[in-house]
Order: sequence, then C-alpha cells, then structure tokens
Amino acid sequence: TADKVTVSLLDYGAGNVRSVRNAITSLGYAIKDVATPGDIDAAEVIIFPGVGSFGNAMDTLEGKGYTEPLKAYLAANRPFFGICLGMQTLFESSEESPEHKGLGIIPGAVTQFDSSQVSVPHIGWNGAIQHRRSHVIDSLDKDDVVYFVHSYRALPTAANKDWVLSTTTYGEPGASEFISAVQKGNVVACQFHPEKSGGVGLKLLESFLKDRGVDGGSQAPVPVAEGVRTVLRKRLVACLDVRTNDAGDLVVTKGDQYAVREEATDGQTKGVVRNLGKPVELSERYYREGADEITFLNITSFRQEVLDDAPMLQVLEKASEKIFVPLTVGGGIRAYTDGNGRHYSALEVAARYFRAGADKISLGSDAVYAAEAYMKDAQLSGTSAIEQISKVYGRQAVVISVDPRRVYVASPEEAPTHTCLHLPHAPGPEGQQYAWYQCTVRGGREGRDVDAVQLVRACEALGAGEILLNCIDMDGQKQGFDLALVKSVMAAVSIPVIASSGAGAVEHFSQVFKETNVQAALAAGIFHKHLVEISDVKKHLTEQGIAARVVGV
Ligand code: 1PR
Repeated sequence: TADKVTVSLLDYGAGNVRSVRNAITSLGYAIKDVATPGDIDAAEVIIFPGVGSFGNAMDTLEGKGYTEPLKAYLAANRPFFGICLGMQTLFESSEESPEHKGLGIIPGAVTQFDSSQVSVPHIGWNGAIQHRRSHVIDSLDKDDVVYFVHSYRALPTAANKDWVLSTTTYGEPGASEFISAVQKGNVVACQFHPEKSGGVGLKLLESFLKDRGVDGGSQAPVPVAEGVRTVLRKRLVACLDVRTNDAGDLVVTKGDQYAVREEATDGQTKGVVRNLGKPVELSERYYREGADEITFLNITSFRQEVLDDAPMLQVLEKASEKIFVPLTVGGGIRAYTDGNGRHYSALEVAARYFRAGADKISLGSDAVYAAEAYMKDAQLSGTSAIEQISKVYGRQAVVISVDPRRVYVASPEEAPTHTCLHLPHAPGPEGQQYAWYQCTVRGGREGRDVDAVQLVRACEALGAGEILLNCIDMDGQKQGFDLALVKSVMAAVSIPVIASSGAGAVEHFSQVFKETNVQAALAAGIFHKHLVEISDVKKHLTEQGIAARVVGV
C-alpha cells in the first residue's frame, strides 16, 4: 500500500460505517479516522459516509468544529467522496431539517420523495444515467445497478447542472429524475452506496481512490437520449435463520411452519435442530451467487440476553468483511436488564449490531408490543424501539419482521375487529373460507390480538422503514407466497414490503412480482438445500420481463 493514499474517514459515530471501512480495506487502502478539526486539513483524501438524519449530521459536524475546516477543504478542491447523506450535506438545505443549513457547496435544496406516488424510502438497486464523462463513473456499465436507500433526494436544476454526473429515476414515467452522483474537480459524491453495491460499487470506489478527481476539470458531456429512465430492480433476499444447536454451535437452520427440529426418534424426547450450514460461509455463498440482500435472524434470541450473544455479533463482523450488499439482522433487539442490574435500551442493543456490520435491524416481538401500545391511543410515546432506532439511524434502518398465523373463520363477522381475507383456495380445517392473520411473538409461540394489517400500519406510523412479511402457515411449504396476505399488507402501507415464506420454485417469484407490487421477495429453504439457485431466479425473472439485478460471475 506504499503508493496508495491514506483515506481519512469522517465518521462521526452516528451509524454503521463498518461497511465503508471494510470496502476501503478490501481495496487495500489504509484508513485514518478524522478525530480533530486539524485532521481535515491534514487529509490526503476524505470519505464522508453520512448516516442518520440531515439535522443530526450538521449538528455533529458543527459540534465537533468540523464545518469550517470541511468547507475550506472543499473550496480548495481537495479529494473528497461523500456517500448518501454525505452527498446531501453538500447542498444548501434539506426538507428533512429545514432549520439546519447544509455545507452549501452545491446550489439547491434536498427534498422528500412524494409518498403518494412511490414507496418511500427508495430502497434497492437502480441504475444511473451518466451525464458527463469522469473516470469515476465511467467504471459503471450501462446496465449496472447500484444500491440506494434514502427518503430525500436532490433534483437537478439549472443552477447545479455543472455538478451533475448522473441522474436516476424512481417511479412512473413522468416522475422526476434525481441526482445520483455529482462531481466538480476532486469533489465527488453519490446518493447510492458504493460500499453496498457489490463488485460494481467497489470498482467505482477504487476508480476514485486511485486517481481521485484527476479529470474532474474537463468532464465532457455525455448526450442523454430523450425519455431515458432507470428502473428499480425487484430484490431477492436470502435469509438465514440462525440458532444454537444442542451441541452449542451456531448453525443455520430452517423450519417447517417454524418448527426447526427433526422428528424425535426412538428414545428421544425431541428431535435434533436441523443444521443446514455455517452462517458466515453460507452468507458468503449467497453474496457470490448474486443475492441482493442477506438477512440473519437469530431465532431463539428471546431466551438469552442478546449482548451476551457474542457469536451472533461475530457472525456479522465476519460476514461484513466480505459481503458488499446490505445485511439485516434480527432477533432479540429489545430493551433488557442484565444479571448485574444494568439496563440496556433497545437502541443500545441495535447500536451494537450496527457497529458489527448490520445495515438494518429487524424487530419481531418488540414491534408487536409497540404496536399494541400505539393502537390504544394512537399517540407516539417516543419510547418504543422503533421510534428510538429510526430517529438515530433513519427509518430505512428499521425493518419489522411480521410473523402472522392464519386464524380461520367461517365469515368476517366472526372477527369483526380484524381484517379478514377470503381464502377459497386454502380453506381452513373445517372448510372455513376466511382467515385473519394473527401476529405472534417469540418466534410464533404466542399469538396476540393484533392482525398483520393493524401491525404494519402502527409500525409505519411509529417510524419503521420496511416490512419483512412472513407467514407461518406457508413457511417451508414450498407452495408459493401468500398472495392474499401480501396484497392486503401492500395496500395498508407505503413503505416497501418483502414477501417471505413459501417459495418453492422460480415461478413463485415471478408470480408474487406480477400479482402484487411487492418490492422484494425472500427465501430460505430452497437456497440452503440447492433446490433452486439464486441465479435461476434472476434468470427466470429476466425472461419474464421483471427487472432484476443480474450479477455476472
Ligand atoms: O422476536 O425480535 O426476537 O425476532 C425473532 C425473529 O426470528 C423474527 O424475525 C422471527 O421471524 C424469527 N423467527 C423466530 N422463530 C423462527 C422459526 O422459524 N422458528 N424464523 C423464526 C422466521 C421465517 C423466515 C423464513 C421464511 C422463508 N423465519 O425468515 O426464512 O419463512 O422460509 P422459506 O423460504 O423456507 O419458506 P424477535
């Protein structure tokens, strides 16, 4: 690394920058943390991975005395790469926090996506339309996609035109394009996350680190054809249910309707926990094979105190060193008091997981309790895990894992307080044609008086950014997703939804994407057992005209 620059990382401690660190390290560059205002002037290259909210970021920069040195550094055209919020702070202001001023290097204001038109946040893999030549973005091929996750965006205007390197579109034809990358001289920034965009993102980051803004002064325009649009890809999520087996090893397991033990054999009271592999190895395989995201669920976390659960944290730390797509972790994220009487808030627990490499955390049981409390008076208490975590890390970092089970009824009148769905294709044991979807806690062990639609509505109001929608009846059955459930949840919220439970064949994925507007689909068992490969699903979706991210091997 002797001939390589040292990267000064502007990490103000508000979120997960481990993935940025891992990406820089994997490219062979050394990192120095910016710890004092003087470190900014002394830097060779600054990478600013903004996380959290706009106001929070500006307050922190100001509080640490970084604002003025950073403005001077940028004004002097010194090498800088801003990521996501790190790009937004370059603008003059943001609707996210109107009372704060941005760094004001780029003319314009950052505004929110219109949630009456599109799901907000904009989460997932989308393209970039290149407007000017630059070796940084030239590394992207026309069909390459990169990973976005944001609720606010900057629009191209006459005033900031000479900054715009690429734009991206989100939504129906006619929806406006937003700025996805900017550059002037040595100052480069992008709205997407190169550190989460697989090999494509690493290449882009490397192009910048190698030559910085070398050609930045003379970026030639690239003609853009009228009406060119980019398309948000449907995401494919690989899920690993993780738990300790009877021998004390952390294994990937997989249940049928959430039962993860084999049948008991003679002389045993219970069967062994199914073992489908090691979490880190399996997740690395899914990354290589083209999973768009990977989710780890610690399925027995309610039994132990999570911060003592070092193995799960180690899994995440190891996995994030080699996996450059988004990682979600769930199971056991809640407040608790340890044996010594020390209280940990859910936010502290989540923080530990973010620091270990999670991009998003997922809440199961705790979300049900929070929704129950919210439904009593529709008041935001500010104390729930959803509210606390989304306030600090952003809404996009909070996923709600819903574990509903069908409660069959002969007619909707039997369950007047719940949303009942008509299920003539899957009648109940006594031929009942209707069911409501009862939310459960503790991994399906306990049903509560809340249905899936009530839960997702309440969680969205509390600040959740995404719904991971399981269905206990369908889990591991390989009969396809519960389309009726997916449709009813999609209709209830405007945040993105991941359909889960029941995938058994490639056709089940095209079916859920064609028959519902769901943004992502998740599967576990079929991938673990090599019954269907991730590449088979991507190929099938592409053949069916469904936009998917296809990864070259
Ligand atoms: O309640 O916040 O501690 O979180 C516990 C988490 O663990 C929840 O997200 C809950 O969904 C999960 N969980 C608990 N018990 C089980 C179990 O299986 N016994 N797994 C469990 C949930 C379901 C899906 C599965 C899909 C796809 N796993 O994630 O991967 O159903 O499976 P398939 O493609 O094989 O059909 P908390």
